[in-house]
Amino acid sequence: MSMRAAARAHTNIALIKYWGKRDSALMLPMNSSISMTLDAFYTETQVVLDKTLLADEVWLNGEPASVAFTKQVVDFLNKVRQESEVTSFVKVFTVNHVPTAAGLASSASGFAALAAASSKVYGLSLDPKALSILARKGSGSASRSIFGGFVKWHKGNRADGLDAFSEPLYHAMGHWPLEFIAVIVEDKAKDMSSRNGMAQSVATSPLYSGWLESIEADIERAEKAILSQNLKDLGEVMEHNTLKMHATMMTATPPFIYWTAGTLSVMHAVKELRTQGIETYFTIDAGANVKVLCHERDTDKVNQSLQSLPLVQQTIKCKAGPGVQWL
Ligand code: 2P0
Repeated sequence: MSMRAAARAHTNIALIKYWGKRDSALMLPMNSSISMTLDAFYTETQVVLDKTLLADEVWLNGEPASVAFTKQVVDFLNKVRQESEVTSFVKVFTVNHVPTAAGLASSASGFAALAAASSKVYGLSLDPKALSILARKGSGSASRSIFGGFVKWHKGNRADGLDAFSEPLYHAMGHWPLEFIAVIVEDKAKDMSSRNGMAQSVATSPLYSGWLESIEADIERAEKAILSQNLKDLGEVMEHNTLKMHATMMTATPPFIYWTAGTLSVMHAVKELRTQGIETYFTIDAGANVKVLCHERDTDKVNQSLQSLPLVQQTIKCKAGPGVQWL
């Protein structure tokens, strides 16, 4: 057991999305998902065990964290302590390296880094698979950020969640030089959290059953496309998967729509670029901003074209990133 540990984890973008939980206490997903870990957005977290503390202390970006953020971290630390013989409290120092208004959730990188650093301090010595199971209990998508490159999160079937872990789909980083461009069209906080949004879609959308019935075919097609490096196939299934997920939101009761005029302008621009022969595809998570996938050789051209759209505020280029790193 060490008195302090620090880790860095990168966020990820889902190509085939996680949308819905079958158990929210254990954070068990309704479906498997596939993501790419990114190099541009990451979280660094240091955890320091201090036997004199009467409670956990949480610092975010150099300042004491808000009550809500602290509660999320403490809830997670309680789960770690349940598995450890050590009961002392800790100081948590976490820094998010996510460009302002990037529209990318920091919970994936945040809980992956916290899981790594806190499990080490509490003497759990977890292998990456076990770390992925632990990170999942903080935020579902964090289970994927334990690994670099393309990652699959298995939904699992067990009630205890021990088979709901992630693993890399392809070990050689950089084997396929794809890039994502994060296209920012909206920098305001969204009204509906993804957590509430998914619960509402599962409970009320008549299209949710269609989402579930078709997800395994999407997973299979995406895996094959990654292994054979077929960007057209990967891009098509990624767009189809995104549109299905957003269709469940639009048809929930009450309905909710994350897209803005800017979102739609990017979707149309991507389609237009394809008619010009450039292989590029969009995906949209629980927000208005769009992530655009293309081959590295086309990034500058795609980026320039997207930057010229009147409703686009900013674009950020991302390559594949690594899994958890110890600091
Ligand atoms: C994903 N999303 O696969 C999907 C696509 C949003 C849309 O995972 O409740 O922050 O903490 O497990 O992981 C965002 O949800 O949700 C997410 P919780 P999380 O990336």
